[in-house]
Amino acid sequence: MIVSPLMTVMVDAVRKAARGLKRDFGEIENLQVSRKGPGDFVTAADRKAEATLREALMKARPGYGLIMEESGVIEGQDKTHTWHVDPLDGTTNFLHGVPHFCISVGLEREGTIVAAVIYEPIKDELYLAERGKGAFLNNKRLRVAGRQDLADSLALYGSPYLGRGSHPRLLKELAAVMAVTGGVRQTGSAALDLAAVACGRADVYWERDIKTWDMAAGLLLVREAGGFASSADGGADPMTAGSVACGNEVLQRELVAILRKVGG
Ligand code: LIP
Repeated sequence: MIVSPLMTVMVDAVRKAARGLKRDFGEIENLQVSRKGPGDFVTAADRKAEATLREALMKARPGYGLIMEESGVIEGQDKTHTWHVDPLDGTTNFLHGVPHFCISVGLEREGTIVAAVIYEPIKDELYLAERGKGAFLNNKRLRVAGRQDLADSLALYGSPYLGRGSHPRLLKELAAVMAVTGGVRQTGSAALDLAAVACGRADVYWERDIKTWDMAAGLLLVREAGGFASSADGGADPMTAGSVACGNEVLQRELVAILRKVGG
């Protein structure tokens, strides 16, 4: 697999930030027992990782803008390029010492996502994609699962933090999807859910009320792996709709039909 100079820049930045996250995650175990819990510690870890990514990406591509979970929008002189960065996707998992979290960096060029890196540091799984050049996990080419029957499928979903989105709606969606699939799971990381669909570990995934930094990189992985992604109700770009439903062509279409039938 030939890695372009752009991907090299992105991977170097992600791996540098991951070193700190991995070290901080090792500390988490000791903090679980503290009365206050590790909340502030995790926030500090998140912000440290974001600062590392911001510095590395701005140094490598000075004019590009950034949209980052902790720092918000950082305007760049080059209005055609924007980084979408989640320095710690799966924050709640990290907080509780659950080893399922990642760093996600996607690059948008004039409204199209053109490059993606997702890195899961505990399993050392590096997902890469460039538009038109395929998606890879640790240099192995990815394809979405080929299952054609929802009854055989594994569905992933995400739920919004307390105070965001509609939990009653999600419960209705869960009931409808559970009734027709082989299993439903919530992993707590949108980026890793999208990566799971891209590498065929899951067949479909949906989530509402998520941000561009959660999904920019994963959407490119899914599409470069032959999958399809739309807004949860279908017909719109997930990046503008703030929701996603993805899978192979057949199952993604069936998932959207189920979600639309459940309604608001
Ligand atoms: C999380 C997402 C997850 C979603 C959570 C949260 P964070 O991102 O990856 O899918 O269900 O509500 O938004 O906060 O860990 O970066």
